[in-house]
Amino acid sequence: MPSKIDMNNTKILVIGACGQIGTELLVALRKRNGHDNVIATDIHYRENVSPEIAPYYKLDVLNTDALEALIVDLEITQIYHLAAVLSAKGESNPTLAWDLNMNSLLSVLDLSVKHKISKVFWPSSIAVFGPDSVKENCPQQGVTEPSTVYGISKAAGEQWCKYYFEKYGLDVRSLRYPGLISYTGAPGGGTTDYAVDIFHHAIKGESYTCFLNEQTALPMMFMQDAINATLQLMDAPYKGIKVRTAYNLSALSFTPEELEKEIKSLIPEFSVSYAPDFRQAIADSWPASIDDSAARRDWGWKPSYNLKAMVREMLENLWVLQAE
Ligand code: AKB
Repeated sequence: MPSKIDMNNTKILVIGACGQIGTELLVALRKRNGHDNVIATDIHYRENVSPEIAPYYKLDVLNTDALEALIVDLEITQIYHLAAVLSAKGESNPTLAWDLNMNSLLSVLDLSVKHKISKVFWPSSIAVFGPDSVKENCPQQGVTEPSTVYGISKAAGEQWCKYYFEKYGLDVRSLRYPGLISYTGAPGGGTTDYAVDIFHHAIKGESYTCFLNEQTALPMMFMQDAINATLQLMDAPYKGIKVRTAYNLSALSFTPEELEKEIKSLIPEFSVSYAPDFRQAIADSWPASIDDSAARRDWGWKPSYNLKAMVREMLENLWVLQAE
């Protein structure tokens, strides 16, 4: 059983709160748990952060003493550790990617055991899969031999999560996110970033040059679905969580050409050209679609957004933000 019981005194620390997932997860957690019970931290300087983000602390997650001080001083009971270097950026500095992704996770896991944190969330990714994984409906227990340093760090991190659960009883939960599409936080250095960038060009009336070829099908998800999945997983009864590495999670699978077509149904003059770069090889190493039946079975996962609904929601919200 988890060692500290959260009743009314849940105090959540979000690490990487200014990133693509953190931006929206922070809002959702605060709505659910009360604004002041959810503490935002990020490596960004305070001045770059909007006032609504408070309570906020600038934190380099690799500074273990600073992290521990926050956990102790703020009486933290749950941690969402979202800070990471993503797949494409990781390839330009593998040592940094490994250091940040792996050592930050190990600090969070160690400090969570030491300070009896009741629940930890840490994101994994479809990047744990590699060229030898099954391409269509890639299974939960499939081959995980990734070809990027980001993927290697996620595959190893999953095993560490399972180890801390089995050895110390730490209730750490994880999801293998697909490419996430959102209109608030910008993605930072991933292979699936094209599926966000394309919208920003479309609403400005600009053409877009895609860094993947038109036929590259990848697993994707609208951010609202990803946030719902995260909250659902974290709320699920302890006994129901059977996967202690990370759950496969799926919603959409589409190619750049299919996304282009859907955007053009609402902006007919929009045009896309294709100039694949080094990210093509990363995308080619990942599955095109994911089998998430374990998540559906264990905690009732079901996505809400299909491609059409996601494209409409993205464009409508970006138009509103552009007009402000
Ligand atoms: C990336 O492209 O690196 C991320 C991911 C799939 O984890 N979006």
